[in-house]
Amino acid sequence: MIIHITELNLNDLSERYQKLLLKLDRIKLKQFLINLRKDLSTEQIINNIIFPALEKIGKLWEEENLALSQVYMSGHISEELVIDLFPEPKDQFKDVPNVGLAVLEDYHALGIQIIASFLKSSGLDPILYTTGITVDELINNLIQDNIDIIFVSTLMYRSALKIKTFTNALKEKGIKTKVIVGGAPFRFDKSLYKKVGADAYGNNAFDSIKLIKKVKEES
Ligand code: B12
Repeated sequence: MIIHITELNLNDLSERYQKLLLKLDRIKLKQFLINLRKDLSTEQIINNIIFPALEKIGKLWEEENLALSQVYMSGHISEELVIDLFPEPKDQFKDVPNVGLAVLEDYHALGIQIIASFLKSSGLDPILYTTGITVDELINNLIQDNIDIIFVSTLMYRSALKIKTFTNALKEKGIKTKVIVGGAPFRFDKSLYKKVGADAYGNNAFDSIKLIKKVKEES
């Protein structure tokens, strides 16, 4: 399949990605992304092609035009594909904080997977906790792993509110770990991160390094 990016705009490309996803055609999807990488950055491919395609798939499901199994496979295949979009790290940084990544009481794992790949390709070595981890499990892991900064992703509003329980528990136990949050509920309500007691929020996985610097400066 030959793609002429100059002839097509990003919306058309996103639509093509969406169609291939719904056909579950892993081989064509891989080839499609390999071709895109010749002209687009990883950030452009994720933010302008993959992200809008999945949002559209979510809308189609909401309107009852897709089955949940199709949504599941679209997320799952995208998770596999994004890993290959990131280059191997050039340098391993010294004096970096211990960073943990969690999808808290939620099963939408693609966003945090992108953050994990981005941080690794930037020379960090984050710990990715089990998808759907509970508040108590996360607290125990943070203590055990001596985590300085935890990234928490939630796409469900109910899960976003669980972060309040989590940050309250951190305070009660005197744990100083900085909390950075992200995911759909935080993009819709810019003040939600404060309401749940987080230190910062990000709209985009590619903001992660900036956010780490920001919370480190503030501490
Ligand atoms: C794929 C998908 C699934 C898959 C997930 C599979 C997987 N491997 O991840 C499955 C099938 C499991 C699923 C299940 C459900 N889903 Co769903 N799902 C989606 C869908 C279509 C895409 C999500 C996605 O991967 N997006 C692409 C990624 C890259 O985006 P992202 O995670 O938002 O991450 C970006 C940013 O937000 C940011 N980011 C994310 N986290 C963080 C964290 C930090 C710290 C930072 C800095 C940045 C950051 O970085 C990324 C971009 O660079 C969305 C639609 C949508 N509009 O989001 C619905 C959606 C989220 N799901 C929805 C629903 C309702 C459900 C179910 C309840 C359905 C059901 N009846 O069972 C269950 C709930 C499961 C659970 N308890 O978590 C609703 C949520 C409504 C709401 N807000 O309450 C949505 C919005 C669909 C809709 N339009 O109604 N789902």
